[in-house]
Amino acid sequence: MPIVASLFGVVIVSTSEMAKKENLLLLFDRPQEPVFVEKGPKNAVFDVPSKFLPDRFKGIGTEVQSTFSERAQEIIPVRDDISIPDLKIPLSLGRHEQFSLFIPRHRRLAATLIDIFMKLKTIDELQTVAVYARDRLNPFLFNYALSVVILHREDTKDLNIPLFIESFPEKFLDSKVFARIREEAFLVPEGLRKPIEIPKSYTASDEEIEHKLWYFREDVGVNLHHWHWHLVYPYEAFSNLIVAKHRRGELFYYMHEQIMARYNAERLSNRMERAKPFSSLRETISEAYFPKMSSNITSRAWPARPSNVQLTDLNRGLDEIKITISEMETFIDRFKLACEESLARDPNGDKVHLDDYNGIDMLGNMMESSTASIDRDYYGDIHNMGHVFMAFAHDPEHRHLESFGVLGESATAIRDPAFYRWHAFIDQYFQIHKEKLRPYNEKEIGYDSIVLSSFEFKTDGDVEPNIFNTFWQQSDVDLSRGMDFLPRGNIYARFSHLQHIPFIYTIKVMNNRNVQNRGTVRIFLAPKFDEEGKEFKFAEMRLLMMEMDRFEANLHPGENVIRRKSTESTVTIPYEQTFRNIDKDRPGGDQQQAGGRLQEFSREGYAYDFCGCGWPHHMLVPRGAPESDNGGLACQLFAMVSNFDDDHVEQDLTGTCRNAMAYCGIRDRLYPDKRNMGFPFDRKATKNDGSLQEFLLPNMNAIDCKIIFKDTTVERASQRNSNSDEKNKNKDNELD
Ligand code: CUO
Repeated sequence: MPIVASLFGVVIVSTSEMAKKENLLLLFDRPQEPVFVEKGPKNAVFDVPSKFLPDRFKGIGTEVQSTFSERAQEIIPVRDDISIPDLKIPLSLGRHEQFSLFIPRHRRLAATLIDIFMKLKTIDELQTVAVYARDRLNPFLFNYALSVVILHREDTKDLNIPLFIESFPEKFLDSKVFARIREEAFLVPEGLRKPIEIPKSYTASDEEIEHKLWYFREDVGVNLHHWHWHLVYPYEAFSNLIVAKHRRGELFYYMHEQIMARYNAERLSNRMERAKPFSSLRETISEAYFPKMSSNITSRAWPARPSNVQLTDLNRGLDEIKITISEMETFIDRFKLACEESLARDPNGDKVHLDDYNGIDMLGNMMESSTASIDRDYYGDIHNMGHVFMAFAHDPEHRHLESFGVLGESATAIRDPAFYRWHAFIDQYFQIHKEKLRPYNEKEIGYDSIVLSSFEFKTDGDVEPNIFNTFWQQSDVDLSRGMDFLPRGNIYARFSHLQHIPFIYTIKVMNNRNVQNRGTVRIFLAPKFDEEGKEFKFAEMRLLMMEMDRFEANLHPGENVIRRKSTESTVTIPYEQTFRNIDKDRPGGDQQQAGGRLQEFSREGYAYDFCGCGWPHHMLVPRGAPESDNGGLACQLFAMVSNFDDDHVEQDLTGTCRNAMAYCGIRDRLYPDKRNMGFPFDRKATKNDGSLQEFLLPNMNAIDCKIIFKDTTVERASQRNSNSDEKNKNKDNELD
């Protein structure tokens, strides 16, 4: 341990033998700066044993390290008596290469590294090996593996990993703004720095019709949700505990189906056609995407894909990818046959029935695919390789030494319009399976003697009920943890994003039984009319149903009035979880959630109690249309109370964090709803060509509503008071 004197006068040298697990989070900071450079708000440095230093710093290590130690407020000891496992396999990916979970070779490297980290017995060992590995390994690979490990190790799973944008802002921002960020951070002292405004719409001009959806595809929260979901549900690891989570295949289907429903609602809001599935892999892809992003790690721009590109066979030796379109078609045909016959083939060649309940879970694992697939050799890796085919469409044989486009990475894939064509393609096969299922009977979807007698919602400040109001909002994200080789201190990027005014549902339920009962309230929203103005039949509307909320309710005998705030939705994570400062937002008191039940939280506690996975709250309501356009987007809002006895999963939820369970499940627990995901809209109706109204039973209700969009931008006053005008402040107070 070097004796150091701090410029700030106080140096804390941890004398504890045991490494503090919170220090692991510092390893995510400034991924290109070596581990002995200051990390985190306390300018902590790891005291790296000289034998652990990478070759570049051997010999000069002591001088280099003491430069940073002198400025540090905390020195974190690192044990030098722990043997370092063989890292040859993960080291085979260069430090300045891209990393993609969709590429099988990269997945194997990640699985190996995860396995190495998981097997380390103590935090001391994990910290030592991670410190050794961090400055040698590819930073993306290291970040992914350490994130998965922290989420899954018993001794670290209560840590909150930083949002991906905080470590790698390059995957979320227009590359143009980095020069401005550097300038601001370098020239202006902390406290006087101004947020760098990210242009509202920068990836294409208005001539490009698909660009109308920039606010959905390029939304920070939507992309973070997708990244986080795939982090929570890895498709490959040596431990089945990490991959084979409860109903993970079904959740893959459902979460992506919901992204499609939401995207299609945005398209209808913009008077565009719903996303069309690719007719085949040989279709010319008309949608282009030019990401305007570049990587500081690889020093390369993300490749673009111009219009009218055709996919071709892939042969990229370096990535160990060799697959033809014909091979993909064989896998797709096999998968389609499984959906049509409700039979899957296992590795012995035996047929396994895909039943009405579990069939979708098996199909999800086969399609994605994960190592939970019944036979990966036979059914292939369709979904992941589809991403890879499109991600390498510009350089399928690596002739130009280009890496993958945005579709090759879960944190960026959602930006590309082709993502939705591909997922529409995938979803059509799941729907072959779903269409074959027997419609639910009245006993399954009804609730005897329970009547949902009335249902409405009111937006804060509105007199008229059943109108959603949407608008643009500006919010800030602190990027300082991801800006390598820049002066310390917060530096904010300011994003424009969709937002809605909060609202409250009021649901009246008559319990005509003489005893108290419980029910699950399920709320869904869907556009009412198609592209041509025709009212949707049930058959089409069920595919557009966006889940808005799902929660338990006590039903006393007689009338029950249930009021529920939009901010309580179990689909979403709070706004503060996306646009947060993880140090500032940490709650002081014990806010541990008891049993997953819904409670009121302070703003800070509310944000921090979530595990992190979940649809971003600011995107709960689709944009809708301006009032001048037919009075806004006409929708139907559906509510039902289902029988709790048929829904409830008996399990202890003590100590779990409040996940947005609808799309993410609950960490380390069973999916907390026995029904198939999407219930009651996951199957066709008995009268499938009827309207939603014809589907309704007494325990359900559906109302007409509108989403009215105002093309005005509001800055969040609580974040940056100094830059808000009075009008905006007033508006923002209404929002709070
Ligand atoms: Cu989440 Cu295609 O997986 O994306």
